[in-house]
Amino acid sequence: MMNKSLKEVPKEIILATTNKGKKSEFESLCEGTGILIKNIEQPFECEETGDSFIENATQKAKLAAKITRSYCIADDSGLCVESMNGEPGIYSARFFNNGAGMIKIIEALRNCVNRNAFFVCALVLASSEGRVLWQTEKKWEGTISQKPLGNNGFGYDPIFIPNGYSQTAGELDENVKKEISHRAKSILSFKEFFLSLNN
Ligand code: ITT
Repeated sequence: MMNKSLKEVPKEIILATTNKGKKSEFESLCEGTGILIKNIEQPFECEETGDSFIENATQKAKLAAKITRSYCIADDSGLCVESMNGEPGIYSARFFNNGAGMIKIIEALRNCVNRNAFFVCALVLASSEGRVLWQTEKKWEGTISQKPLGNNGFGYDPIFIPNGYSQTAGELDENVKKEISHRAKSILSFKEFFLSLNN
């Protein structure tokens, strides 16, 4: 039998992020599902002291639930570069440094044969009492380009060439990213979970 608290997940869920790129991807990926994604209005700053994407997403979701007393979903994501031992990984936001981080990655890979990288997106849903109700983590695999290209998307999109494509995520039509990215896969999994509650 389904846990009572799960049955009570409301349609309106607060997204615990300060990242505008994430917010707009969430809004368009949840369109037409009946899930209303509302951005957190209160000033929101989470320390993110965990050593995994799931731990950091859990910290953000719980903190947002504590502040808002509502059901909250949080995203912790980043880019892992194989030849850099998985860095910047959970440190992707601070490593980005207004785009300087993209140049650092390209420089680090200058003589590397292995240009493989993947994005990770961990999502965690917390109840209004701050209990974790659901979580997932998905990947998007690709390679690092020779230089930043394109203005679509956000963050490291201009240096990430998804497997199966010849352009960077920054050059690709945004509708393509919406279908295949780490965030798209995680949100799809959330939508399946959400719809299963109402059936
Ligand atoms: P919140 O914690 O407020 O959600 P943030 O930007 O600090 O916002 P993260 O700690 O999860 O979020 O850091 C993720 C970073 O990884 C993000 O700032 C980007 O630089 C990068 N990133 C994540 N998803 C990405 C995507 O789809 N495309 C490009 N870069 C991405």
